Amino acid sequence: MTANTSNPGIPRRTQVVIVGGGPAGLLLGQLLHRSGIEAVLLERRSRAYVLGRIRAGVLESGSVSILREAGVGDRLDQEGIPHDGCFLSFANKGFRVDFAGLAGRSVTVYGQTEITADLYAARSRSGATTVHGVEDVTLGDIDTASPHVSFVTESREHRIDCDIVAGCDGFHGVSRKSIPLDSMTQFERVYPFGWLGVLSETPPVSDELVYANHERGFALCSMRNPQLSRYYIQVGLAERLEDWPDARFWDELRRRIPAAAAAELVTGDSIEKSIAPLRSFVAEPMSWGRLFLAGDAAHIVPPTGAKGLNLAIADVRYLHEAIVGFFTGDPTVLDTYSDTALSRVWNAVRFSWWMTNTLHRYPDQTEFDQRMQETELAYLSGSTSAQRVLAENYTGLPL
Ligand code: RFL
Ligand code: PHB
Repeated sequence: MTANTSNPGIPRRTQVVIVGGGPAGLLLGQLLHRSGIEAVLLERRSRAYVLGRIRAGVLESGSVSILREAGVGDRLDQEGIPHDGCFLSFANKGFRVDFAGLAGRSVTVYGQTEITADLYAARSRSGATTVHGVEDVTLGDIDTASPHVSFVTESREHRIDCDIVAGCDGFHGVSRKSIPLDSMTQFERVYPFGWLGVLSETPPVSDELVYANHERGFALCSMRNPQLSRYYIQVGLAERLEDWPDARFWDELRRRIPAAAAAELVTGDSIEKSIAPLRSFVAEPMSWGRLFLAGDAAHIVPPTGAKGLNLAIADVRYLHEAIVGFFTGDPTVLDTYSDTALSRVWNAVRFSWWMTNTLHRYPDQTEFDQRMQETELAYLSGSTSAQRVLAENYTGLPL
């Protein structure tokens, strides 16, 4: 690394600049560090802000293996809760899908917040450079072999030259927007509803997740640990948080979930409440010149299939291998990164879209659509083959 005399903490040159310090950027930084490749990570927000975001909760078994390989599996192994199945319900009647029996794999409940905390702790131990609070991030010459990234922090302008830029800055970041529109195809579906989520310090209604289709709309009972529950209900896009005091949320949730779960529901004050819109989005290809996108920067899935974080982890695993190839004399691996990642991405997009369509009420749902949904769920409840398809996709297709 060449030192920067105006700010000794920020180098003038490094091998990889990672834009974005969410799970994708942090995991890539950790894997690169373990491979002896220098990377500077630039994050728009403070570390406390990133760690305060409540997001994903379910890890595929392959994601757990990758986090272990990255050296951040200790707390995950101690505190993560293995789930061998989940419940689906329709009109308050539920059935269980046995992941372990049908797909031979399980998932692990361990919050994105905890993964991010583990990765930031590992990054601090590694001594790698992380710059928080960056503004005006601009990618330059990314279509050449000498890209660079400019940004402002603490009112000073900086420029870092590098070999590779990893765009891990989420859906609203600058990386994808730096690719000329005529060099990229974007696919998108915006759903006509969102999820209102509540985190509460109460025991979960069930040991396993409950996904509920109900005439009043979808509901999901999830958790972070035996004393911390995460619940979601489908809401219209015009809904505002201030119209959802806790009591109204609990009443609505209770009506939508199976009677047995409703009887176990322990309510309490919410410690976080937010509304998230639902979207499917893919940008193709996931690279341009020396810029490589990973995670939400390249694709978004509705949370119904619990795939977003898992896709980000899989992308990073492929990108890490490609970057190691590049620096060890095989520059061609980088060329296949986008195709390799996209084939997994499209499978998860399909599965998340299917889960969303099967479990939510659409504002314009016709009687015919309604019967199709009911028939799909009835078939699923009685068919081991159909349940195996769900189990295999939910627990994660092989990497
Ligand atoms: P992130 O987490 O958005 O991180 C991107 C980071 O980039 C920073 N940034 C910039 N930094 C520098 N310069 C710029 N110009 C920048 N612009 C942005 C941002 O501050 C941020 O820190 O993307 P990443 O790393 O790709 O990770 C993706 C995951 O966060 C996301 O896919 C999941 O949370 C999705 N998701 C779920 N995924 C699962 O696999 N399982 C789940 O159970 C699950 N549940 C969920 C979810 C997402 C949800 N919401 C809120 C959309 C549940 C919900 C409600
Ligand atoms: C969560 O616990 O936040 C969660 C779990 C499963 C999903 C989405 C979100 O499908």
